Amino acid sequence: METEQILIAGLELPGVDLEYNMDELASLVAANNMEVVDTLTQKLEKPNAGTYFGKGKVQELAEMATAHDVSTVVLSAEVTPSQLTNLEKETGLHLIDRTGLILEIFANRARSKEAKLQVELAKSQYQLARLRTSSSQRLDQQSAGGGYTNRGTGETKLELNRRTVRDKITRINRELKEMSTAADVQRKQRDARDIPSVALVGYTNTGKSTTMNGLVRMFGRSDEKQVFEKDMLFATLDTSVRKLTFADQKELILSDTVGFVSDLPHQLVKAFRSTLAEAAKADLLVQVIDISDPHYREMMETTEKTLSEIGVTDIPMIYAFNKADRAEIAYPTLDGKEITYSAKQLQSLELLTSLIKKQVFNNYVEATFLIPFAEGQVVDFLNGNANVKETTYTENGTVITAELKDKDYNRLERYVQTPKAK
Ligand SMILES: Nc1nc2c(ncn2[C@@H]2O[C@H](COP(=O)(O)OP(=O)(O)OP(=O)(O)O)[C@@H](O)[C@H]2O)c(=O)[nH]1
Ligand SMILES: [Mg+2]
Repeated sequence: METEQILIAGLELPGVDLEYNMDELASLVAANNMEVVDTLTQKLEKPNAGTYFGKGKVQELAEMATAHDVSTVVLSAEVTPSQLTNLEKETGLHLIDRTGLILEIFANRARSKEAKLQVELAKSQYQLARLRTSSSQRLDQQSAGGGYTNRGTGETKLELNRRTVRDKITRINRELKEMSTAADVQRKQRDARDIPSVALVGYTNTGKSTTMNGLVRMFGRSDEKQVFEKDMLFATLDTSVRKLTFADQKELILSDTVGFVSDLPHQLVKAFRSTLAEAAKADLLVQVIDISDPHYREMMETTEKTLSEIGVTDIPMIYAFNKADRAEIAYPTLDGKEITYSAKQLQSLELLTSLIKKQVFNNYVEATFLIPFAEGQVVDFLNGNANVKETTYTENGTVITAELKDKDYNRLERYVQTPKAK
């Protein structure tokens, strides 16, 4: 794909960290295969209602574009549909706001049918909002011009457009619902087998997929596919789910999903709710944080805000401060529920695993059972489902010391020789 040269432009409004805002915009632009050739900013108390920037700046923007021979401008924030239209009219340029840009990136990245539908849904909702505003605008213009007779036809056409988009939204919603039902069934089957689930969440490009791949290499099935990891925003759009099996027979389900960004369009957050359902139903969240990024605190805030937007509020969380190798701090280190690590280091991944296991397998108990020889199936069950530490044979039967789920312990209580520890 060819890289398009573009300008970026933004307003420094009260409370806006413009430099960070523009830096992040440049990364988003790069993720959409565009290259920034120049930047225009303006400090204002509030955006100009009509054209977002002040009059003089709009002129400057048009001149800058001519000087660099570019025809597209990307704005650092979401603007109103009429501001976008007015800016395009006054500059003769193609304008994309932050929301439009993120929607484009997602549209280009979407691979699975579900991700494609979700992006299509978000785009349609964005489009519908735009149709609403342009309709009132067109009516105003027409009544000002006195063209009363045209008004009826204009309205009808718009109504038609809106209805088409609305129908599309309904259709996509129906399709997505069917897909999420299928995912629900899979989750229920796992729940029934009592395998705990752990979800990696966090800002985009923090190393979630790298962490997932590292853990899958160590504890996953050998034929399991690696997930896509790359130094770009929104490398991952789909949720991948993998099973990890440890030497002590314990198992868990690990999922990796779409990353967040500040001001993630609410249409997208809503559309990606089913993709994020894996996180919403997890027993434990691992928030992956890029500690080498000076803005990691803001990114954590964004992550937590986005999680609560999708209704994820009371799941226990581990804070995994990744890329410590780039931050020049000691690693791996553990401090309560916080770990500082590098997803590219084996020792780090081992420490992360021990922290995750401690959180997730807290319902395990250890006990010694005496199983009569006639009940070999109980021995088989323990060998297959528990972490057997010792087996001896006595005249009364097999004596097994094992670590197992408290639920299993309760079922086998009648065989217990020495009461449970812990
Ligand atoms: N130096 C260093 N780089 C890392 C580390 N972990 C991940 N990376 C790099 O960071 C980039 C992003 O990693 P990903 O795993 O794709 O990040 P992600 O969080 O899955 O990103 P999205 O899917 O886009 O949300 C890649 O280039 C990784 O190689 C680390 O511990 N140290
Ligand atoms: Mg990823």
